[in-house]
Amino acid sequence: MKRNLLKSLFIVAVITGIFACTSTPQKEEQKPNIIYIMSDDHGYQAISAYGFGINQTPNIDRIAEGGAIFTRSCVTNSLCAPSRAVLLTGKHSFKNGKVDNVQAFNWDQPNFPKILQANGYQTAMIGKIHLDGIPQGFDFSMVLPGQGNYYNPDFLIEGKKVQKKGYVTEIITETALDWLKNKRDQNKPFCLLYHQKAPHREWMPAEKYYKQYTKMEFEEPATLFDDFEGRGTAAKEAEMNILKHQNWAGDSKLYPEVMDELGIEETSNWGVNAFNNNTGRMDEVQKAAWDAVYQPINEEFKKIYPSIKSDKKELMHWRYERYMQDYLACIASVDEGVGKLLDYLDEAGLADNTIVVYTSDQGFYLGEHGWFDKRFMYKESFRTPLLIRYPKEIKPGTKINKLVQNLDFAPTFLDYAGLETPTEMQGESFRDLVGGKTEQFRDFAYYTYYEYPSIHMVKRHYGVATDRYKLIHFYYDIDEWELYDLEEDPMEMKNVYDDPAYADVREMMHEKLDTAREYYEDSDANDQKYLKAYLDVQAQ
Ligand code: SGN
Ligand code: CA
Repeated sequence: MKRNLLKSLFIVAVITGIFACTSTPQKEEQKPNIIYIMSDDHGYQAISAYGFGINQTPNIDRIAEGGAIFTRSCVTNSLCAPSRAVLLTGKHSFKNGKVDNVQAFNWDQPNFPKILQANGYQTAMIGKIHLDGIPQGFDFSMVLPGQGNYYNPDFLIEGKKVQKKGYVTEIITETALDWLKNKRDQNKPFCLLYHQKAPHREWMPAEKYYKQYTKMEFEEPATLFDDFEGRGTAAKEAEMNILKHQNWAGDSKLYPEVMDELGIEETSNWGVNAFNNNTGRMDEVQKAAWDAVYQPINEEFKKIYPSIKSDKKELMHWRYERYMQDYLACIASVDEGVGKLLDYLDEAGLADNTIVVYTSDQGFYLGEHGWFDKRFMYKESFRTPLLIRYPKEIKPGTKINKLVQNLDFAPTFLDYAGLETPTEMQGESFRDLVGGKTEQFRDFAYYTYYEYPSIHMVKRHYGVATDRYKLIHFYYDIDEWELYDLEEDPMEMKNVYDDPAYADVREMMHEKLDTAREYYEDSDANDQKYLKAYLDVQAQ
């Protein structure tokens, strides 16, 4: 009886077209679209949704308001090119081979855009990727060569160099919008990697924002004058101090002739060249607009310099303000671009079925410990912003404090697309976590860093973090262990590795580290292999 009823219902369904096999399969499956937004060196401290109050990023915040914000998202290797390789491959640096900014990247290995593309997605990558070679896995790519430039930048379109007039952040946004509106196949789901160069050094903002931000003042972090008491050699020897290691011309935008007049020597041999290259790319109109704002800043500095030149604190105050003004002004353009993309999704009726991710290739120091740059497994560079919106699955206002990593993006996107993750990928999908279906997630994050000796002199290290503790081993020309208790010491000012009160924690964290290295198949042999590869490149 029951069976007959089902049978007749089935027949009715077929007749009325409920199982309409003739409609387009893609539409029926409604695979979600993906917009993955990544900026370069954007510390979470400089996103207003994180609550630091330094600046306002209303558009990036919209993603968190309509979806989720992650408070402990972190990277596996806090450097540009390695981070991007991890994003694409879902494998740790020592597995995908791109351990530092100098090794070659092997595009032939599987990556998630290739898998999406093979399964009916339209894929595009626009902006900075910082990986040599022709990108694989994209129907369309327009990327900056290497680091790229802020003004009138060159791009590689399908491998061919083309110079575009204008400001890099805006060009990348306009190109992304044009691809979304006019270039993609509207019948297919899409995956767009929209990658800004900003706010990477040397922080060259767009006119409307440098006009605004150079008038602003910013509160200094409590650790701006850190003396590194209580920590090891690595932090003491790093060359990331705003006063000592930023370039006066390239970074602080002091004109070379003003430096000559004041008798200021550049902190590195490329600082003046960087300034000349960056401003030298501008056309007359752009340069005149720049001078109208930066010349008066230089004039003002000429006046105050004689009275502050031997006062390191005063000099640091001045340089910190200069740094924040330009860095945050660059972010204002990034935020504006995010707003334009979100507006487009609303207008086109795509917001509901599109996953939007905002993140950075790593975090960044905004004066904490006196630093800029990244590289360390310490908090500000290990953590990275992560906000995600997908109205179909993620409740607005969701907050996630699990240790998701950039390693997890590839499996997560494949999961959303209903596809299998290849076994060689090492990350874990966080779809169910952010969708509120589970609270379970990996309870540790594993980290490796290799680029040393190099600019900023951050020593080679690896380590493991849990939600509360962090164990780090610095090796190669030192052999030092550090242990931090983030609950007691959120600013990581005290290494408690040798503190007897932490003996049990130390043992527990060593076990975690051994487990992590075994689980991901990392080893001292890997460390030595990549050290040799690095030194070989340096010797060439
Ligand atoms: C450049 C920067 C460094 C930065 C590296 C790597 N110096 O060398 O400060 O650490 O890039 O950055 S600069 O004066 O040339 O800007 S990364 O984001 O590409 O890894
Ligand atoms: Ca970067």
